[in-house]
Amino acid sequence: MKNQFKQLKQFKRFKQLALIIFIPSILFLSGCMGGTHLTTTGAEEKFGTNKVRDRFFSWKVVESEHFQVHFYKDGEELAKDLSAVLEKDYSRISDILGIQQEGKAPFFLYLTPDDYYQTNITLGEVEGSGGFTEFFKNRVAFYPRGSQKWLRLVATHEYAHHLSDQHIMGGSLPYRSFTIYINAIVNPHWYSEGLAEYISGDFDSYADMLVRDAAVDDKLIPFRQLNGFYHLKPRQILLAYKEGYTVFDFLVNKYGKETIAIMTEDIQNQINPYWSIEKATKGQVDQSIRHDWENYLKEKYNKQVVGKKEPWDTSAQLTKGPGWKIYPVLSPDGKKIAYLSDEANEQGDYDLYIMDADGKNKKRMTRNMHIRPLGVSFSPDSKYIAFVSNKKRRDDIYIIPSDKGFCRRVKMPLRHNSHPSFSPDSNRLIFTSLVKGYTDIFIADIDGNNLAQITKTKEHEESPIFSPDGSRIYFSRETNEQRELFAMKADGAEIERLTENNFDDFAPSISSDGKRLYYVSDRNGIFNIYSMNIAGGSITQHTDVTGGNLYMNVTKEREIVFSSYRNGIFNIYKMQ
Ligand SMILES: [Ca+2]
Ligand SMILES: [Ca+2]
Repeated sequence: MKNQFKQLKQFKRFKQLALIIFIPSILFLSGCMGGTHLTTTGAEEKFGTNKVRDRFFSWKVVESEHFQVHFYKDGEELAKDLSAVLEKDYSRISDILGIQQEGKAPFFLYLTPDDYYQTNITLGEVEGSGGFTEFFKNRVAFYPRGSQKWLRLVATHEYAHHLSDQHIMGGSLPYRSFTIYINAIVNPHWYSEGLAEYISGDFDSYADMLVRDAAVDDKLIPFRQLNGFYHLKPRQILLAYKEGYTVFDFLVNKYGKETIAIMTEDIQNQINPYWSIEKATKGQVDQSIRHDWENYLKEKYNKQVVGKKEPWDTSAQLTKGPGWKIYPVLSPDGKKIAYLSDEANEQGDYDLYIMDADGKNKKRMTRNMHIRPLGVSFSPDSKYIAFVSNKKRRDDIYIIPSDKGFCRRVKMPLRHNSHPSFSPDSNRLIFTSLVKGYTDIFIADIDGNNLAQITKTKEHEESPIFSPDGSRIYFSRETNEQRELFAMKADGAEIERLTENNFDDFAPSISSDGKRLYYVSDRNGIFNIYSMNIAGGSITQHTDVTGGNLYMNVTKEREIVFSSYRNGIFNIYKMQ
């Protein structure tokens, strides 16, 4: 009986080896990125323009016990931070996987997305990805976004690939290069990416929202379809990574944290992760994990959404149809709503749209502007809209008249700007910018002149807005990998902290009388809209949804527009 079982396994392995020779040829012919783990870390990003290389990088290195962090001009400070972050997480990651680092893991730290897209560490196209680990020299590359949370998550995700690749290379399968090749192509993505996501701990309320929405709608990407992510629609890829995370979450919760180290050890010498699951769970699960995992998620999330409401139950739905609709902003005169939508392509390549405040008379304002999902705002006189575009391969702020006319670039030396917002007199813009790997708040005239820096901290700041009288600025700042709301005087003095908790509080928007600050928070586990009395006092929760309410804007008191995620899509709603 035992022998028969062994023969069956050998036959299965033979079949698999035949497939190994066949599948990679097909994959390489169809032009996929063989030899590189590409990491999708933001589904809102656009994908695929051709690689341009016009930069030469002169690399230097920061060495620590287990890592070499390579950096170039202006990157030393961030390289040192990254090195510290990696060393701090090293023993935790090494323990979960049961693998020790051999030599020093090489990291290449780019300072901006446009530099990163020009990488020559891999020949493949990396645009749209947040980072990658290439197999042949096992090098890791990525770029910062200012956020310490992002830096740690992407670094540890890639490092998990690095460590498991190093381990696989030391295994008993014949021919080192062949082994690398096999594992690059054949190891299912739910395994390689799910494990890296699990190790980095990259599962915040946004990830939870994506998986919950799919689970309660019975629309999870089935386990069988998680073997490779290449066939998925761009919008499904981030969900696939997060579902991969939940496979390990399920295994660890049900069969103990040692399952991961057992699987990692086992997969070194064979290529079927189902056999490793069988071994790690002492035969309790094998292929049956497909159903067990799905049932685990459905049960968990159906329990969580009991009593929650749908956005259309309490608010008027203003948009329909394909594409994600995000960043709705009400014109201060209350007549129009501007927003971003990728309905023309459904791939995260956004255009600016404007509609009446009741959702009628939708008009597309831009074409081929490659608008980035990094904020939209109306000028207080309702005449102009500011947004961020990557048209010139840098994140520039543009201003467009809200009735008709051409958009104009705000010319500034800063290349990576986000979340522009107007001053009360409509003559200046306040925004954040990524400089040397860190974000700070800046202000400039609407023509880009008189540029001044308002904050100078290592912490990541976001979404600065003026109070209606222009005396104060509200913004969010990341501390301990979550965001808090802050206020300061218009010149940056007298910083005051408005929230203090372990949850994410962000996207501040102030009522037109300046008395209430509205914002998004995940303090009940789901992104919802809250507000606080500026003068002090109680906090009000305005929504309690199944999916998640993000991208919120308020002008007149109690008139809130927001974008809510449900049924796999963001739509715009208005609450009266
Ligand atoms: Ca800062
Ligand atoms: Ca917080």
